[in-house]
Amino acid sequence: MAAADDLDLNSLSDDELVEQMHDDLYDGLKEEIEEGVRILLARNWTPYDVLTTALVEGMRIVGEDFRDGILFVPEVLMSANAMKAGMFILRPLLAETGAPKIGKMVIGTVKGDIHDIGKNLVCMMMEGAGFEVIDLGINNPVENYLEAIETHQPDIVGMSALLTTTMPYMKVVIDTLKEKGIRNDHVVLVGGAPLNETFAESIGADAYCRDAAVAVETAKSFMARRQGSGVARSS
Ligand code: B1M
Repeated sequence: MAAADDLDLNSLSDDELVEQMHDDLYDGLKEEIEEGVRILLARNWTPYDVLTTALVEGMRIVGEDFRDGILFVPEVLMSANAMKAGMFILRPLLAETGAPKIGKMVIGTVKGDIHDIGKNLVCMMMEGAGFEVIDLGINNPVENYLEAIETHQPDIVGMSALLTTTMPYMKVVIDTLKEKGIRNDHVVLVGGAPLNETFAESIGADAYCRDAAVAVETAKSFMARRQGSGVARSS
């Protein structure tokens, strides 16, 4: 794919620019991604559309070529850094709803797993939907969840895993919550590319969230139920 060295991104149509951004993400060109995001926003694209159409779709293409052995870890890391730079610009815009907080979520990527792009996206979308989000970051042992739960008393505990080798750790966290007698105090939502509903059910999670938008809808619907039953902690 071609680098965007002397290309004036501003001169491109929206469709050409989005395609160029997919190429730039593929090539890990952070500054070009930042510029592309700013241009689309200046053209009145919503932050959500920039995120999904330009960034997430671009990362999907990177993921396919990583899977097929065309791209390797160092290249994918550069793509991930470019993606994060674009997300950094969008984050405050997505969170800027001014809506009252409708719930609190503690979320982290589980132990052994350092993938965080999807989790960060979930954080952004949840903040944008009016949730207070406590992000534990990556590689979290169960102790981190327990400590955050005790400190923040969240309505929702979210876990992310992108590896088939790390997804079983979600069960370790849920089983520990059960042992401590606090499992039913929190809604447990799980997500990540290798998961599915059957897996979520088998480990005792409340729901599997296919993507960030589903995470928001699922969280909202659980909050509505909790508020209906009078157990919501935040408002
Ligand atoms: Co990784 N990696 N990686 N990687 N990596 C995958 C996951 C893989 C599928 C690639 C492949 O082979 N096709 C494969 C896993 C295979 C498997 O387990 N079966 C893989 C591998 C093997 C590895 C390494 C082992 C490679 C190696 O070292 N040999 C290594 C593992 C390191 C570790 O974690 N211990 C590794 C490393 C890396 C990088 C560091 C290079 C980089 C991560 C950078 C970062 O995150 N900061 C990376 C990346 C970028 C990927 C791919 C290409 C893209 C992941 C991504 O960001 N997707 C990925 C391929 C793929 O998934 N197709 C791959 C975009 C993101 C928006 O989507 O994360 O799915 P996603 O999140 C979605 C939903 O899943 C959902 O909502 C999100 C937004 O819509 N969701 C949640 C996610 N978490 C949620 C939590 C919720 C709710 C919804 O809570 C409520």
